[in-house]
This record gives sequence, C-alpha cells and structure tokens, in this order.
Amino acid sequence: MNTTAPAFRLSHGDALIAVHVQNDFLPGGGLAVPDSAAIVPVLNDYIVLFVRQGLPVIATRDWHPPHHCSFRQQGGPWPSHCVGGSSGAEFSSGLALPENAWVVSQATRPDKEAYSSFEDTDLALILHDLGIRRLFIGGLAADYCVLNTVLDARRLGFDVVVLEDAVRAIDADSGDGRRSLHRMQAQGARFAVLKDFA
Ligand code: VGL
Ligand code: ZN
Repeated sequence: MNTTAPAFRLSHGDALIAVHVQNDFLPGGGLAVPDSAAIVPVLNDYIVLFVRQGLPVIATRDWHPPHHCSFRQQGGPWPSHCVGGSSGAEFSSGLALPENAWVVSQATRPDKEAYSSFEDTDLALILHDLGIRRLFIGGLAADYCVLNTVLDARRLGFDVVVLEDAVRAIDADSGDGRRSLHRMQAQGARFAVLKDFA
C-alpha cells in the first residue's frame, strides 16, 4: 500500500498560470519551441486539477504589434511571432482552457520587449484580488518568458512551483533551459511533475 502523501495539495490561494501556449510557439509556428507540443496534454491535466477545486486558471499570451522591436525586421533577435489578433497568436486549439480562464496579454508596446507576464500587465493586480499566494507555472518558453515570469513572481513574494513536465526551452544556446531552471531554483522556486499531485 502506498501511504505517501502527495507532494502538493492544492487549496484556496493557489492558481495555475499557463505561459504562451500559442500557435507560434508550437510546431509549424513562427517561433516554434522544440518539443513544445508535448506540454499541451500535460497542461490539460493540470487544468483539470485546478478546475476541479475551483481554483483560477490564467493564460498569458505574447501579443505583439506587427512591427515589434523584438522582430528581426526591426533589428531584434526573433522572427516575427504572436502578432496580436493573428492566428499565430491564438492559444493552441488543443489547450483546454476553462471558459472563465483569465487572459493576460504582454509585450504589446512596439518599442519595448517584455519577457515577464507581470511586466506592464494587470497580472499582479488580478492575483492580489483573487487572494492568490502560490503560483503553479508552466508553458513556453522555459528560458525566456517562463523564466522571467517566475523570477518576477518570486520578487513579488509569491510561492512558485514550476511544472517541470509542462515547460520547454528554446535552447538557442545549448543548456539555456537547464540553466534557467537553476536560476529559478536559486530564487526559491520549487519544482513539480503531475505525479506529485496524485
Ligand atoms: C518568448 C521569445 C520571444 C517566450 C516570447 O514566450 O518565451 N520568447 N517572445
Ligand atoms: Zn515575443
């Protein structure tokens, strides 16, 4: 008999954040993240856990203007991606977001990059109003927007659990993803996989 308690028990004050599960970061997209399709069914399982307990689900999205400064045509590092209102910016049709999911758009200003879902958004306000103290964070990409969202969440005083089986990295430099997880851990983030909630 397995009497081990699950590592994480969800309760009031917890919320799930799915970062940038958008077509352009998935296979065939403008900035496809390696192996990103694998996280969609895993995130769906997490969504079920949160919805079952009546806990908030927040989906953040990269939502750039057409000539965003981060695009190569503007001298930035990235191919064009996640132009607000385009099909590439839509959430993956495979992601089973609940109807009442909160949606937060980031990096919407033409002249400013923003890798954190907290930067120039209402995310902190929403979380405060909902009485959230602990965040479970997954999504794309582990070495950019997940990393910076996690670091900001820690700076703001949230407990953070990174959903390790629901993130993937761009890994422009090999090992970026692994190093990002270490940076999150160094700032007090913890890590979980689905079976820790069983
Ligand atoms: C991201 C690069 C450019 C991300 C967004 O979501 O991690 N990365 N824009
Ligand atoms: Zn972007």
